[in-house]
Amino acid sequence: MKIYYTDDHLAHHPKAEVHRGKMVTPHEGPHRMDLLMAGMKRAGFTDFTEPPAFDITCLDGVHTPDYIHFVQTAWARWKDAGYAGDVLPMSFPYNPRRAKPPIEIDGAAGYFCSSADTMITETSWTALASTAACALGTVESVAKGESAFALIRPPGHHAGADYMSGYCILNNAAIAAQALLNKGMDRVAILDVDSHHGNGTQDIFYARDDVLFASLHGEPDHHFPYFWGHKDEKGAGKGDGYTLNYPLPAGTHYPAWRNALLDAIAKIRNFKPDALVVSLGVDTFERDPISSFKLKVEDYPAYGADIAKLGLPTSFIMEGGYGVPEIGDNAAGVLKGFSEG
Ligand code: SP5
Ligand code: ZN
Repeated sequence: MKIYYTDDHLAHHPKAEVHRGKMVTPHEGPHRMDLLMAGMKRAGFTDFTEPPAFDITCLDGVHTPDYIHFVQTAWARWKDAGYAGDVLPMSFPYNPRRAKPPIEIDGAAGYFCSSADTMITETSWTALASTAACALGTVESVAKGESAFALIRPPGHHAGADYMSGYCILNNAAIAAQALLNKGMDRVAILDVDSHHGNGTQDIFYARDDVLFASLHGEPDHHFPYFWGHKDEKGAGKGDGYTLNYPLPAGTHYPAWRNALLDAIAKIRNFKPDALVVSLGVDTFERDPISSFKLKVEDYPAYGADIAKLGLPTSFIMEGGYGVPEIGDNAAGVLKGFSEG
């Protein structure tokens, strides 16, 4: 299995995160990649492939031009306003958004954002282009029938067509799914196993029937992103029935989590997709610092093997997973279980 990776992720390095009312070292930073990489190497994955060149047209149909322009210019505007830190939105549109964002950068930043855990730094775009490029690398492999992994950060599944959220700015899973359709596939399924609901991916494909989106996550009354991911969110218009949500209670252990996974897998099989994209978050781990599921190290290869039974060429896209060395073992474990399953 090809693993697409580049050091360019280092260019996204927010200095601080507001967490439970205090400034802390961001949970999502370059140190995560050290943990992921160490686990990959422990598992015997030692071969990493440089991604193809970033092609900005891969964002067509995924993110809006106004949002992309905002992301590319936000830091310069923030600096011009005389602000010292990273771009950190503080004011959010409670009313429906107007057609145009406010002119002042503080307002524009909130307009294109849904949570104050997501920052833009001077060089973030370099890292973001690299994550999209790695997603496109997996698409080249999957188009040839070979599964592949984008070993990337920052993650993507909370980012919608025109908003950043939950440490995510570009939605790499959506970019991969759209690129597979652009290559001529008729249907693509996205399975989101991150412990948080993939609200951005859901929103991007909510009214479409060519992408089936299924997410297992902490139920919204108690878990970020709080305002999405209920069972009754099923899609809209011709997309009705093509969004599947599996909200699960805090403290869920592997057997109950796997039951939901097997239901999602059965529905993905019925959809008869040409390929699968997996939003691979490993913050389902029992010692993840910001999540509440109770999966153990041995559960990751087990569910990788379950996913393999679909028999689909699969693009694995790295999402969340924080703070502990096991994030590397768990990401690698899913890939091993899938490859051997
Ligand atoms: C990709 C990903 O995993 N993003 C997660 C973003 C979480 N951002 C922090 C939100 C605040 C949640 N507070 C933790 C309370 C635990 N019950
Ligand atoms: Zn997550």
